[in-house]
Amino acid sequence: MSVLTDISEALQKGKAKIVSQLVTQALDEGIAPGEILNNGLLAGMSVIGEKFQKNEVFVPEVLIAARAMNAGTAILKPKLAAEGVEPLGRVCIGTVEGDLHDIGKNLVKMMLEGKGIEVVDLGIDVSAEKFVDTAIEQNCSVICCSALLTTTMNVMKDIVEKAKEKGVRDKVKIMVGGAPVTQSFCDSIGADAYTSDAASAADKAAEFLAAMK
Ligand code: B1M
Repeated sequence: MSVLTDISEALQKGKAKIVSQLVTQALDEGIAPGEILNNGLLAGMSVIGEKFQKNEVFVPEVLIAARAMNAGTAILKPKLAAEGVEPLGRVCIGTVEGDLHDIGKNLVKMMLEGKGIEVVDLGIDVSAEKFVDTAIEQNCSVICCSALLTTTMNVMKDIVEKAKEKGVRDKVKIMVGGAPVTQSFCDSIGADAYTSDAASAADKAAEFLAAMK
């Protein structure tokens, strides 16, 4: 059995310490950080997601798996960031108001940092006003918002409206993502870009920042 399969299985069991040890072992074996992320950690989290949907596991199991995921990503983070080059610009990121899911948001953050982008992490449950005020005060050219609930994704529309209200809509790009978000939703609220995964979010943000330099 490969170390990546071991990582996936340890994550599904919520064994944070073992996940950390296995991620370190995988790096020592010369496996690329991106491969460990995709084929070890994310593979395990996706199994948990499917089981959660089928009511085969419940919130506590999901939480301990999420903790194990974060333990693994904490080790990978500097390795992914080390692959980045010069800072491209600054982005603020957060999960929208009412929404506490942060695993995807943290992955997007990691990928952004891996591209050499400075990231202001606002955390979870972030209001539209907080996103826009931070972009203005901390000179962020891109706002990245994440939502995992159909009930919270509409906050993204408020962010677009708040940016207009504060007169910065033409200075700040607004990117949206998260499982329930789609390209047509992005278009309908007037955001600038939708991406379906963390890696393409980082690519798109880098593209925006390069064009805005
Ligand atoms: Co929640 N949950 N959850 N949950 N949870 C979902 C999202 C759900 C689909 C499960 C289900 O019922 N099938 C469902 C939402 C249904 C809906 O609205 N359509 C749901 C529900 C209902 C709830 C609660 C309401 C449950 C309850 O209490 N009854 C509750 C809500 C709490 C709240 O937020 N107010 C809740 C709570 C929780 C936990 C706390 C237990 C835990 C979160 C822990 C944490 O995040 N720290 C949790 C989890 C883990 C999940 C599932 C199982 C996994 C989510 C996840 O982390 N996926 C999820 C089921 C599923 O997805 N199958 C579920 C892995 C992550 C890497 O993917 O975040 O999609 P994701 O990120 C992707 C892309 O979407 C993209 O990049 C990432 C991959 O590269 N991306 C972006 C994400 N953000 C982006 C931003 C961008 C660009 C791309 O910006 C530019």
